[in-house]
Amino acid sequence: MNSVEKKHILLITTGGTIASVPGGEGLEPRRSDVMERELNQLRTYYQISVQDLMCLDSSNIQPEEWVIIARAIFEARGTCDGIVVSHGTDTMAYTASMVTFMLENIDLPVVFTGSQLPLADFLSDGPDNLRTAFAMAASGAPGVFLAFDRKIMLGCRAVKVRASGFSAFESINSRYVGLVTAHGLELDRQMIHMPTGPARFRPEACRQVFLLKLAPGLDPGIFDTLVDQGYRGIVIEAFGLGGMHFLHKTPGRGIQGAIDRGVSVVVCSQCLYDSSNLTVYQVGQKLLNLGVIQGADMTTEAAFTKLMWALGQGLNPREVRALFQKSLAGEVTM
Ligand code: ASN
Repeated sequence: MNSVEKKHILLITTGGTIASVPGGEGLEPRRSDVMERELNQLRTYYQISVQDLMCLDSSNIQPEEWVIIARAIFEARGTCDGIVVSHGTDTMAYTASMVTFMLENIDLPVVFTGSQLPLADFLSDGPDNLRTAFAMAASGAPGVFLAFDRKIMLGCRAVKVRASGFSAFESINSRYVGLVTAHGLELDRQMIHMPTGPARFRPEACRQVFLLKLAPGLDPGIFDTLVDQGYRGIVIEAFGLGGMHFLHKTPGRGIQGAIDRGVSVVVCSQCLYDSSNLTVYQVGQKLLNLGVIQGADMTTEAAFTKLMWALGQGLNPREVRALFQKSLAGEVTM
């Protein structure tokens, strides 16, 4: 490959294990200089620019940082062929989901990646993950993706499923976008969502969204407390297909009160795989009758960020419900 043909890839670094080194209190993220050895190897194949955006363990990446990351990506469009974002693994699925919604009709590949062992470690999974991410960023396929362990998935379908194993991410209820095989990077073109209009940066997101994991015996009073505190959206991880107890203390009462006060309530499943479906059981139908929105087969990360984003766009509860009946970027199966 001569230099004229090299694709220009921008690496935006945000920290995470991939760029960490041991410090006095455990692993600490550093800037891209700790990635230099690997980047030099990649320069054989790609023209690489680096933007050190932040230097954080991803536990510290919050809505403020999502906007900074999405803006950096949006502003870099037109200056490169693709973008790789290095990011800690712990909250990468949240960031990748939210960035998907904030960057409507993104028209180049944006690929999140990270590692479980620092790049500085001789046995790190980082080199492999970076190479997969760069190959995807050079593919021309538009969208927000996550590359890990030789797999590419939609950012809005990714979930971290292992705390330390190298196969840390899975694509939930959605086929992989691509795999690295003996034939190279093989893409499933049907999984690419082509832009339907001009790219737009829509960063407004509502912070008053609460994620609640249902446990047997949950007290309905929690919903009044949340509404009193100003929450405008609640995502509930319910049981199985979407059930909730209606015997003894019934959370349904609290949910009804929240909905009556204008709160949008989305119900997903605690199960990672398959779709929730509130129509099957009586305990689900009762929830539906209260006016909750079905999360269907969305990941919790996608449902939570989509609700924040929908409310941030100023949508009323009826419009939020309508938005959840649409797939914006492949986050839900219709
Ligand atoms: N704590 C790290 C982070 O999320 C974990 C990792 O990147 N593997 O920043």
